[in-house]
Amino acid sequence: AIEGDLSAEGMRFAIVVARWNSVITERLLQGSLDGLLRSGAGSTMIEIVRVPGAWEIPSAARTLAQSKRFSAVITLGVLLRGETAHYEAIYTEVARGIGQAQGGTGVPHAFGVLTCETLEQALDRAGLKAGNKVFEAAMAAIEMASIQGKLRAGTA
Ligand code: DLZ
Repeated sequence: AIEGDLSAEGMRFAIVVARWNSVITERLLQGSLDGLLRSGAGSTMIEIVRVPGAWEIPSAARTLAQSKRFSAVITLGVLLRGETAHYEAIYTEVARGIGQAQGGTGVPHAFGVLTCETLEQALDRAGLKAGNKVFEAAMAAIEMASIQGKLRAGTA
């Protein structure tokens, strides 16, 4: 079986983080940085890009991926159903846009856009109760970057 490693040594990452609901998205950012650094990524190998809201994540993610400077892109945002008009429509487009950026560029994109009913639920998922969900997204980014490297090199 082909499997990725969980070492981030030598890899470069871009993290796109939405400012909307920043109380939570900044926690998500800390969780993913924690995951990358503890897996061996160098702090100078991580570029953080802040965008206004979740809606803007796909366009920044695509541009970063197209630059071919990054092993993977991590996307972070929080959409709250109670506060977001057309919540389903926005979420669908954000998810589709991130998927298309990944498919169009071949660069792995980890999906760390939380969709929650309330602020309380979002806080729980950002580390207050349930562990930081985007720690897992950081691990997925590392694993996929490793797998893509192996597949491209034909060493898998
Ligand atoms: C406008 C808006 C609303 C109502 N809710 C959210 C949200 O819950 N999470 C989020 O990341 N962004 C939200 N936004 C902002 C949009 O994503 C976008 O930034 C603006 O519509 C400007 O294009």
